[in-house]
Formats: sequence, structure tokens, C-alpha cells
Amino acid sequence: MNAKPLKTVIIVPTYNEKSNIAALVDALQEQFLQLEHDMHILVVDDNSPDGTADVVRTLQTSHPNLQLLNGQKQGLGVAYIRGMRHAMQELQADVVFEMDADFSHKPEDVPRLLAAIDEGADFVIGSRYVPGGTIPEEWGLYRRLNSRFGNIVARYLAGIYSVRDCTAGFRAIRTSVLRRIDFDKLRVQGYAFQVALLHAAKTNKAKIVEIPVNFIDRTHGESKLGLRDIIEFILNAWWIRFDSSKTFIKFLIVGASGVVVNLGAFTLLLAQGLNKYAASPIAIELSIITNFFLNNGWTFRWRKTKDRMRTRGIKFNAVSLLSLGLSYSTFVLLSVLLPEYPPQLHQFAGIVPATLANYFLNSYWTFKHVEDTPS
Ligand SMILES: Nc1nc2c(ncn2[C@@H]2O[C@H](COP(=O)(O)OP(=O)(O)O)[C@@H](O)[C@H]2O)c(=O)[nH]1
Ligand SMILES: [Mg+2]
Repeated sequence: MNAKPLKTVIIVPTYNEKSNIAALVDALQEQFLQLEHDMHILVVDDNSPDGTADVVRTLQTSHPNLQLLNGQKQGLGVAYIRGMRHAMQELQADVVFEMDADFSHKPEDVPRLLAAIDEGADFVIGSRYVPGGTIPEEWGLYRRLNSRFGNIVARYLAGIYSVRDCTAGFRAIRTSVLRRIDFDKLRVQGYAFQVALLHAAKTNKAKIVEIPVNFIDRTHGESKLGLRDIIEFILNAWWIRFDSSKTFIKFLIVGASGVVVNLGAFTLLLAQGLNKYAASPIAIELSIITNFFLNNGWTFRWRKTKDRMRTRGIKFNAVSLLSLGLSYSTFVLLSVLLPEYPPQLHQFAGIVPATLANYFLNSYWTFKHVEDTPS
């Protein structure tokens, strides 16, 4: 136990959580009894039409460590930022928690997350994807894939390799870390906030620790995750990648030169009277070759790879073959499905999946850096 109790504020964003909030407050208070830290709850409600805030106001009469912040609904991230600013500026919190109101995060896990802070962590994640952590048994393939996909986007696209559960919404964070982060620069409103904040914490060299938790499906109310959140989530991951990785920007520039080579060669070959189904793979292969030389000599030049040049060459050829297959299948598929469009358009569409596959495989395999490798 630390000498000085930490002022800890559990931030619970709510939107239509009337059926959960009272039980959650009770369950948290029960956990607080065994903790020697100074524990508080801050509910950040966005004028929930179901009257969640009224329930909280009633609870406040018997819970002096319970606070309520009201606001307009602008998304989960905006609510968290409002809550965190309040916790830091008005409550002088040392630690804040992020926690859902719907019992997906077990109140019994709060002491374990806080113990990790006591042991020196800055940013503790209640993680579903480290050994011992679980997602609900009853989740179907779609929800499992959805959750996995979100983490893959965050880990490999945004580049937060070292964290297994980047999208978790159950976390304990030292405000000393939050004070170093400019919330205005996160540019997120919705659920993408979780990844944006994690990335900012990592950039600020926070000590991040994952503690296994069992994620429970909500039994009351419904999920507020919307399409807008998913779109922002993906755009945000691209933004982080773009902003933080000069490598990727170089790769895009090389890719753009490949587009010119690809379409230029394709047009030339068609003009020579070659059949378009033959001209397409030749043009693709030509652009892959020029891309390789530019990526090898420029984009990934600083990478320390464990492979010898020869192995790298073989790997690059394998990736090229796959990209060629991807690009050509796209071309054939679109030619058959949309014959009324010009073949240049089909050829162009093939570039997109091929470029993505090319980047990720070459970055994480062919030119894999020996330090800072994805886990
Ligand atoms: N204040 C506020 N809370 C929100 C908003 N969107 C979601 N929440 C809350 O954030 C928590 C997580 O949301 P939930 O719908 O359970 O997301 P899911 O677990 O990903 O399906 C819940 O406590 C919600 O009530 C929002 O726009 N504003
Ligand atoms: Mg939930």
C-alpha cells in the first residue's frame, strides 16, 4: 500500500442507462470499502431521455462521493474528455477510471486495476485479449470478428503493436499522463477516443499494463455503438498512422508512382494491340517491380532486418505474387460484373487491395525491423 491515498475518480459515461446506474453505483461503493484510496464516482450523462440523471441526483443524497456532469450528446469521446477535465481541474484527481455503466466491466475488478497503478503503472487496461481475459461465450462469429477487427485496425494500422486490447473501455489512468495530453489534438468524438487516447499515452511514454478481465454482455439497455463511430474509428486509425509514420507516407508516395507505372504500361500495352486480360497482369507486375526498388532503397531503408538480402528478395516475390493475384482477381471480377465501365477503372480498383496487402506484408514480414516488432 502506498503511503499517500490516491484520489481516484471512476468516470462513468451514460446515455440511457437508467436501468443500470443505481446498481452500478451500489456495487462500486461496496468495492470501495476494501480500498484505502480516496474513491469517487463521476457520472457523465448527456441529457439521457430516459432520465438517467434524475436517478443519479436521487442517489447523490445518500452518496456524498457521487458527482454528476450534464451535457449535450456529442459522442462517447466528448463525454470522456468532459469528465476527465472535470476530474483533473475541479476534483484534483490523481487517477481516473474509464468504465461502462452496463456491467460489462465488473466492479470487482476495480481493485485489481488500481493495484497495478499502486505497483507503478501509468495506464492500466482491463484487457480481454491477454491470457486469462475473456469475451462473452455467447458472442457469435460476427461480434467476435468485429471486436478482433477493431483491435487489428488499432494495432497494425494505428501502430499500437504492443497492446493486445486497444479498444477496451475499462481503464485506470494516472492524471499525470492525461495532463501531458492535449485533448483538442485528438480530433475524435466517439468510440475512437479510446484508441486516440491510448496512442497519445504511448507517445508520452506512459507505462502501459494490461490486466486480464472477463468482459460481460450487458443485460439491461442497449449498445450505443453506431455506424458513425465505426467510420470515425477507421479514419482515426489511418490518421494516427499517417501522422506518426513517415514510413507509411513514403510508401504511399511510392504507391502513387506505381499507379502511374501501372496505368501507363497498361495503356501502352493496349495501344500495342495486346488483349486487356494479358495487359493487366503485365502492367501490375511492372509496377510491383518499380515499387520494390523504391521501397527497398528509400521507404524501408532504415529498417534493420534479420534476413539476408536474398531471403528478403524471395519474401518480396511471394508478397508480389499475392498482390498480383489480388489485383488481377479484382480486375477480372469487376470486368465481369461491370463490363459497361472502361477497363482502366477495373485496373485501378485492383490497385487498392493489392497496395494494402503489399504494405502490411512487406512492413511486418519482408522488411520487419528486428527491434520494435509487432507481438
Ligand atoms: N455520456 C455519453 N455516454 C455514452 C455515449 N455513448 C455511449 N455512452 C456510454 O458509454 C458506455 C459504453 O457504451 P455501450 O453502448 O455499452 O457500448 P458497447 O459496450 O461498445 O456496446 C455506456 O455506459 C454508455 O451509456 C455518449 O454519446 N455520451
Ligand atoms: Mg456495453
